[in-house]
Amino acid sequence: MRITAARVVVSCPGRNFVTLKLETDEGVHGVGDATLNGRELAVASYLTDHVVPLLIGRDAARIEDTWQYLYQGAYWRRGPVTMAAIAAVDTALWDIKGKVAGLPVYQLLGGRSRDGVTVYGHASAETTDQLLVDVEGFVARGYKAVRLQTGIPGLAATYGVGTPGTTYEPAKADLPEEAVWSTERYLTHVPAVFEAVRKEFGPHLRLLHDVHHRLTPIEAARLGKSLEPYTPYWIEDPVRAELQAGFRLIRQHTTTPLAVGEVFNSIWDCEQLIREQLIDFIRATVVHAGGISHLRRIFDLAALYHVRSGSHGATDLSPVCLAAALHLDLAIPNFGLQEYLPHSAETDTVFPHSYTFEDGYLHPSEEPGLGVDLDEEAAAAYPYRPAYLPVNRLEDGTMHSW
Ligand code: EZ4
Ligand code: CO
Repeated sequence: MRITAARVVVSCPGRNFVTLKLETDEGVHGVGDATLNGRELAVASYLTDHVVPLLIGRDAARIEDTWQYLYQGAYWRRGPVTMAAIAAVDTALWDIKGKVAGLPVYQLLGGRSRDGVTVYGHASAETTDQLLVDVEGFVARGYKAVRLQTGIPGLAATYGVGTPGTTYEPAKADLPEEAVWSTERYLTHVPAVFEAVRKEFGPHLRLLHDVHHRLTPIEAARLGKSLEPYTPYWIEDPVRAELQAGFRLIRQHTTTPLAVGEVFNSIWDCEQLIREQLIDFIRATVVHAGGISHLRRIFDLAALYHVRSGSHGATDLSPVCLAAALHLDLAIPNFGLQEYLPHSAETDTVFPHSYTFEDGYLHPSEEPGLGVDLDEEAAAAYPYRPAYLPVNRLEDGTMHSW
């Protein structure tokens, strides 16, 4: 079975997505997500100009060989643009293989290891009182785990705080917004938020928090220690992770579990973190870490070192990525938790899908392949719009890390 056509579709049904659609001479097609928030067109060009010409005529059954061909053949290894492009090809080929076999992709990955995929949602609000109301809504819908984010008193805007009842979307149209950050105000505030939520909801609801790379290792250690009485399920991205050895310092001081990796694009970004058992959950995703094939490799390495999966699942990961993630989540032995933020109605129109949410669990469909598609006609009604994630500065104007 040969690949006969490959199209890159950039669309903005509420937010931007880059999607690859592969067609074959046997009439079977597959889809893959290639969205890189704020840098979408770079991946679209990488695919259209440098990958699509290499795919035409290739055997669609050769998933691993195609992965190695694109990864090793480029000479310039790794990087978010390259790996998102490879991910899209890999995901689309798994979709095709499932359809050819007449099986959902999770069956090709070894079959189910659990009944459903436990997910967490984002509870967020400006104040702690409002947050309690939002958490209550998640509990009522059956969620077993919620991420807690609030505004920080004294700061005008805080990244990752959405408006309850709306679709989560931190990227804003036009140029990047600038926000002011204060580590001191933040570290003072967060433990009180956790205390209030624990008191109201008891010991069994899993509570998470995303630090968005804002702290140094010793500051992160202090945060972890201060949250220990409220037993967080994890704190995420406590520091940026280019320096993997930096996590040793956090580990020396706190038993609060650590989750890292939504910006990672290869196994080499987390090899030391995993091998030295410096983290508890690896948050790499299908679209940003080289597709189903490479993410499975990361999860297999993690399994050897008691590290579980905790894949990123924000709204900039398209329904195609989410569907692929669910098949992998269902099959691997060391699944931990999956992030889940429902997409907007426009996004759902462009990406018809058959995964379902029930009582805190997501279920991939039993359809052959991934169980998700791209409606190209619907996508054409939503042209690309430039949008960027915000940047942060300290109170004195210094640029501050993600
Ligand atoms: O910043 O998806 O855990 N979720 C997050 C998200 C990410 C965005 C980046 O594109 O941190 O808000
Ligand atoms: Co995050």
